[in-house]
Amino acid sequence: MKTHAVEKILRIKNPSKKQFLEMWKKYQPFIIEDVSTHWDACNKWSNNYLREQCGNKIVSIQVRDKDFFYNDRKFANGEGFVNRKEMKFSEYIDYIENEVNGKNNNHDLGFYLGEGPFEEWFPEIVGDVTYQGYFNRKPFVQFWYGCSSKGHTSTTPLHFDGMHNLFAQIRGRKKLLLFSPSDYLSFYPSIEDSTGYAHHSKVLPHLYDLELFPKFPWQDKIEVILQPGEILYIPAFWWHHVTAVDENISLSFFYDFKIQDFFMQKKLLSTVLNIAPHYLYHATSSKESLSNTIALIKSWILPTNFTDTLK
Ligand SMILES: O=C(O)CCC(=O)C(=O)O
Repeated sequence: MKTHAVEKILRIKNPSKKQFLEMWKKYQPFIIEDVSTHWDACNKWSNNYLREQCGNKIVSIQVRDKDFFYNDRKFANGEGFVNRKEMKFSEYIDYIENEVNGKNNNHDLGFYLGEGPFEEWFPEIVGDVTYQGYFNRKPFVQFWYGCSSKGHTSTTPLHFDGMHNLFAQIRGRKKLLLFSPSDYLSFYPSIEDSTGYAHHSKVLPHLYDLELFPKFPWQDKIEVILQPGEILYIPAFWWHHVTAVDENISLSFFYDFKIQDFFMQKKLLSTVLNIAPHYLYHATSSKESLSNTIALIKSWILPTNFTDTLK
């Protein structure tokens, strides 16, 4: 059976802060056009420029079995789990170029530079990006650089983040499958493997398997092909699965959410209440889980470096 892929995504062009917050209140993903297009990053970040600016940096790469994202039974059991490998950024760029040009013969393993702490690894190019002031909070920024080739497609499996995410596509394209966080358990979260809130799903949503995951909302996905120069707002707790369409670079700007956001984004509260009972049971099961939970709740309440002006 085929599930339909629908572009139900809202779009807005270069919004003022007020227009942004009006959209944000709806607790729906939307695309911002005509903002990051003007960042130097979108014009300057060729492979040669990145090599010159930061090629000698040591980066940590995700390493996965080639079929890791294509066998849903194995994936659900956590087989072929992720390892990491350190290498020079310039070596990783060589790997990507060889992959894209069909020159890598070993396809048993796929590499992906994901979740890179941008400011820490690449301070030389931070100035190529304009941080948006929609939230008046300091974001934590992650760098993602991958490709799609005959042998390997960079993939981030289905998960949610407990933060607001402005996801900026700098180069190339990415495909995102987004799911509204209706009923937590229908996403088959891996509660038992988690030391914090279980935010990873056992489902590979690009492979349809009604037998294995009968409760999963297969029909409800929003499918987006994100183009260079577009920013996608991913609300906190919305599930998302991300794959490379071609060689591409993205940046995630993660903003903590605060207690007062519950009053602005009304659906956020019902989402958290839906997750909370399952989570609390797990959160008190070990010392580590408990301290992660306390840190999370503190981050909702305590002020960040910037004054919150969501009024
Ligand atoms: O780009 C990716 O591969 C994943 C991005 C992501 O999951 C995120 O920003 O939360």
